Amino acid sequence: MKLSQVFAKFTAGLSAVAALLLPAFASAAVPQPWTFGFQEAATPVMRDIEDLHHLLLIIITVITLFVLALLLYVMFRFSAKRNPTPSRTAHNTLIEVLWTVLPVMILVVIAVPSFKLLYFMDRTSAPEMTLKVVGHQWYWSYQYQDNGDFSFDSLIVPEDQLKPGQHRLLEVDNQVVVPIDTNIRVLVTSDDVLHSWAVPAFGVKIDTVPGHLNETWMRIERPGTYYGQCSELCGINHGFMPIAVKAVSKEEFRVWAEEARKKFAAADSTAPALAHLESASETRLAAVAQ
Ligand SMILES: [Cu+2]
Repeated sequence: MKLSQVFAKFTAGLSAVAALLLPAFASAAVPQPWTFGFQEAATPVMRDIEDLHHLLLIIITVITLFVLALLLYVMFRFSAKRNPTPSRTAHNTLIEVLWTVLPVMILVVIAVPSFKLLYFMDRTSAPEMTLKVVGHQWYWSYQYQDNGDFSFDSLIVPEDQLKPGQHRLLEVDNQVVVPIDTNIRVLVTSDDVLHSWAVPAFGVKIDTVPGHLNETWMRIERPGTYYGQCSELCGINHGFMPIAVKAVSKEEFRVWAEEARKKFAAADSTAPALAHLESASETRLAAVAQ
């Protein structure tokens, strides 16, 4: 059995154990209380990130246990009581070669899947649609240039307007709707300061930089609503510009895009968005001042 196959079996086993131990984990597209680890992967990229994480976890556990065992052995075997006259040995060629070559080999084992993943995450070779994301202080706007060229703003739902079952600090007025099983090219930029568009279940976390276009991609495998947050400290309302992505079937997406094109073309969505934003900022500034 090849080494990579051994690791694949290991990681599959670990995932299975994790799924058994953490039932709440399975349904999570939002953070759940009293869980650890990742939200369930919804894209091939996130699955590969989990695999790399498991591989690194195994390697670091083995190294840590090995060093611990060596330390305990040295403390026991070479204590002043058991070894009153220490040897004055200073060199051992074999051991010196080993402790140089082995770490290099471990780093190579880590580097191969790591670079593979880095390039896989970078961009998709066959994009089927493009979603443009623009960060603002403090909300997101989204542009659908392939599906009728419309755009809209997406603002947090304030806590006092949440409906039962909605998630505090994660709900938005206009969710980003995208089709499943589609290679979506995501282009991100910013209107003012650095933000970061991050959705854990997709394995996407990418900085939005004013005057610069960054690219990533996602291929969502299951319908559902996925939540994320701005992940670059961007000002006073940094914690209040969540991301909610609704993944639907291709057919539902077509219908939605048709309606959205009319809805958002009719309304100048910028003015109410800014009014909402200013009042939200003033409330928060007032709260800070008290
Ligand atoms: Cu931000």
